[in-house]
Amino acid sequence: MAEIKEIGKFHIFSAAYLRSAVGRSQYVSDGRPEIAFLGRSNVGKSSLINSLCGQRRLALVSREPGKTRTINYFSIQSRRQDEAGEEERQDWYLVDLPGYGFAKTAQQSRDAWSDFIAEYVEGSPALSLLCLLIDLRHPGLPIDKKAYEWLRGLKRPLQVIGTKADKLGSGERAKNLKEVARLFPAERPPLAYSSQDNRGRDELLRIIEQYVCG
Ligand SMILES: Nc1nc2c(ncn2[C@@H]2O[C@H](COP(=O)(O)OP(=O)(O)O)[C@@H](O)[C@H]2O)c(=O)[nH]1
Ligand SMILES: [Mg+2]
Repeated sequence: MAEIKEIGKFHIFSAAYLRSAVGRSQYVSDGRPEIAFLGRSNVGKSSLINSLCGQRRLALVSREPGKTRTINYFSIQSRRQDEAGEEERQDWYLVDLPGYGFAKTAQQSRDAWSDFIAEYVEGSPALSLLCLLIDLRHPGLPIDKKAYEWLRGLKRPLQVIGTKADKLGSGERAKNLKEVARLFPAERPPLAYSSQDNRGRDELLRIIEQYVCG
């Protein structure tokens, strides 16, 4: 029964690795919306992408090694039904950006990372939403705060996502989410996500829907 009710709801039905870009000439440029994900290495980016797309190994295809700066594009197809019952389909990209911390020293890392991300943001007019991932167990890390402050200056819609929510009990989860909301204010409140039990998945899909359905 539940499934029948859900049929018309916005959902991803196809997701495939497209390519990895190391520079501007390799960016996609067909105008389809891009939803980008970024955060510290190990924060749970690849896992979230797999969870969102309902595939186990999608984000492993690109084998993000941590030391290489690549922008990984996934081609996504989604659909939903409008009120008249007509099916609408959307083609868009999910973009896995390199985690901070890929260079040898902290200073070098931040500068190289921010240059690289700034180049992507400036060179990607169809970038619709940046999602910043924060480990919900550690809401106040200075490196996340620095990345956030820098990102706000880029003036793109930002969604903050607290990852690994399953690792916390409900009390601590609520408390830390509040702390994330206080430390990382954005257009909308942050959401708690777990790639293990898909908590937050429907909510994130509803947010993405607003950006990919013109
Ligand atoms: N329990 C739990 N573990 C997670 C979750 N997301 C990621 N992990 C684990 O955290 C580690 C790093 O995840 P990964 O997706 O590779 O992070 P990335 O470096 O940001 O792409 C892996 O061992 C994952 O299994 C989650 O929601 N819950
Ligand atoms: Mg990864």
